[in-house]
Amino acid sequence: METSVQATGPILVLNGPNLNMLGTRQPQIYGSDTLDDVVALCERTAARFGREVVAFQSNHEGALIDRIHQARGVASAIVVNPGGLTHTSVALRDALVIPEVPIVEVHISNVHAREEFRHHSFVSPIATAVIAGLGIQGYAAAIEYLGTRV
Ligand code: DHK
Repeated sequence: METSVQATGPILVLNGPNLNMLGTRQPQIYGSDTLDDVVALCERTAARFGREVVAFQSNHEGALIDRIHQARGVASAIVVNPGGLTHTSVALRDALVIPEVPIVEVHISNVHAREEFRHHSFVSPIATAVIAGLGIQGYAAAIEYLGTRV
């Protein structure tokens, strides 16, 4: 089956469980910026490269998977912070390969400096790049990379 990935299509920015609580959730780890701030940062960064962002957050694995399916043939790339699903979800990983576009995995915190269960990611092996520990600037770095190369 042929894919018709839009090279200039929007960059899908996906955030998984609990990331809607940014700003109030453990600010010593995740900072004080909100998810709206993250989305605004992504939009500003993408605009510098003449690109658009479509943002989606869900606390539900199936909703994230459905959104990824819809991105096939539409999105040009995916920036994903899967939250805790990073460390548990084969199904999310399987979904992420379906659109056949570059994926940048972002973590606000440095997951490798935290509990051992956060050291393994089901997503990293299928990602083009992985960014951890830059705070919300990690999203901007991901979009900057994708904006110049994809
Ligand atoms: C966010 C989460 O919700 C955690 O479950 C991950 C990640 C780390 C982050 O740093 O953005 O372990």
